[in-house]
Amino acid sequence: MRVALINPKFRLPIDTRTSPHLALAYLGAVSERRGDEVRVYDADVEEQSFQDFLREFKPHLAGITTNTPQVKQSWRTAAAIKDVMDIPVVLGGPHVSVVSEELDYESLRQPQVDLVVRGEGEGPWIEISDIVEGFLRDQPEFAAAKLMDPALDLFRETRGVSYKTSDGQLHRNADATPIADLDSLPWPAYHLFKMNKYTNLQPATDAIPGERSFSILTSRGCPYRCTFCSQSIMPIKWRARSYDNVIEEWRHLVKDLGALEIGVLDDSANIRKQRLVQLADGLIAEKLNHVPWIFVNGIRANLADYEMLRKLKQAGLKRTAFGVETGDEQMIIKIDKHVDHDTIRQAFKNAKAAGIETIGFFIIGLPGDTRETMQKTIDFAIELDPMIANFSMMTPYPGTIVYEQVKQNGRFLVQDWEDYVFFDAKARYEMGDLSAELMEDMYRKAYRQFYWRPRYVMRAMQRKDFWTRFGRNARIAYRTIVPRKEKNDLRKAMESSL
Ligand code: B12
Ligand code: SF4
Repeated sequence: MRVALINPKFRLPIDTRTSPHLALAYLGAVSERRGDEVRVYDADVEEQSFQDFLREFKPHLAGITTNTPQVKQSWRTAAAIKDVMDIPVVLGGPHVSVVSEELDYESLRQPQVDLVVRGEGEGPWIEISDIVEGFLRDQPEFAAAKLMDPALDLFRETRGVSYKTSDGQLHRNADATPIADLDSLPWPAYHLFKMNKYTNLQPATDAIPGERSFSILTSRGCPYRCTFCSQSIMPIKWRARSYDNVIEEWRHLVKDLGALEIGVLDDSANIRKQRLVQLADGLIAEKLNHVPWIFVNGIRANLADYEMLRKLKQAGLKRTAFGVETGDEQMIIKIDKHVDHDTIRQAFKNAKAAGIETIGFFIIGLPGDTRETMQKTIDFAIELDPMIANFSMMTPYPGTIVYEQVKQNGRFLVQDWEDYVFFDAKARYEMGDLSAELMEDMYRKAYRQFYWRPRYVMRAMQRKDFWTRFGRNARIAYRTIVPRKEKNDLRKAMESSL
């Protein structure tokens, strides 16, 4: 069976990086293992028009990934498919996985969407593929409407799936069980991507060509539930791949694919410190530690002791991020971060002492924030002095506790899912005394105060990649403050791309 996996066009308002979509790489890998002919259409890098792609490949089944700001583009993509051929269209990914707001049904109400996969996708995707292929055998003339016939109700037992029968009825099956054995999954199918079209993973970093920069996921899930985080999408149960499985994939990336940089995409890679120490020992023993790697999403500061970090440094860890979020002692309790500021201070000290570059993630405009607490966040960022401070404007994503808090006690300023990007100086909500004006003011101040320090500028100028990326850095600095016009242009470009 021919299967198309699609990442709809979605570039951030700033000149963003593009990296191969790991979810599609996993789904492509399980489809190939099933015996399907798979093609990935990543609209961010593709030169062929989408219509030409469809006419040439003639898929029997299409899967589209979607996060929140991308969802409307996913619907447009679904419509573009149905304009050309009547094949089943499946949506999956973070946005449709949030059922508290019935976002699976929201997508199914779009006439062009037949099925939605909620949460971890590989199992349901393969079950859907089996059903579609079984149906195809008996149906010389394929039509999604027949597949979705309520009399057949073919998907009634597929867990993790919501679907629409052709009488318009919406159905939501029970959740799928989390994949217990992550080693049972094949490695991501990078060969399905046009690797030379991508950039490397982290902003303002080394000039490594995209085809030499890879991601790896050594564990899935996160046992924490910070109030602002969309973590509810993945199962709460934290699961890790085995030592052998991770080392073998790492070897494959380095030796077979020539990786020059690896980004570890785990949400919380250091939940079990001993596991990381073992992996580090393995990377050193297997002589894979010459390739630098980074923790893209950060690791938990309360589980980052010096010994572990030193070992990770020896194993090639170049940079790690830590989620700090706020500099106020009460706010950090309120957001359920389960870490205190002294522990965070120590984690940064440990990382720096181990020779690891640091990134701090901070949020401006958490519910309950005041001018004083936000100033404390800026001051704390300056005290910690990471190599990169990333200040995000609080964006209440559906499915998070913050979203519920705003719904009950505040006022959303965003009317459209496409406004849910957060590389943008615009406030997304107001609540009590926390006005949009105040948040926007403090957001700009955060970047100004952190980055325009003589000490920071001097240090940055000494780094080679500051100069190799000077143009890009300057553009980002400017667009972080003045992004609006660009975003409107972006929207127009997205809409006209199909
Ligand atoms: C790497 C990453 C990025 C990278 C690369 C994105 C990419 N092209 O892959 C970059 C830095 C560009 C990025 C940017 C953004 N990201 Co991001 N990102 C991630 C991160 C850390 C890992 C994603 C990943 O690869 N996961 C591993 C794969 C295997 O899991 P998965 O993506 O969830 O996919 C599984 C299921 O969702 C499902 N599935 C997914 N797609 C499909 C499609 C089909 C057909 C099916 C059947 C199933 C299915 O099956 C997959 C396999 O089990 C996640 C956090 C996380 N833990 O997922 C955030 C996350 C996805 N990002 C998030 C956000 C908000 C963004 C931004 C919007 C932020 C912003 N700046 O405004 C932008 C959007 C950029 C864009 N162009 O779309 C949120 C999404 C929340 C939401 N409701 O949409 C997440 C969940 C972070 C969080 N905890 O809040 N991101
Ligand atoms: S912010 Fe990090 S620790 Fe908190 S829930 Fe999200 S992934 Fe887990």
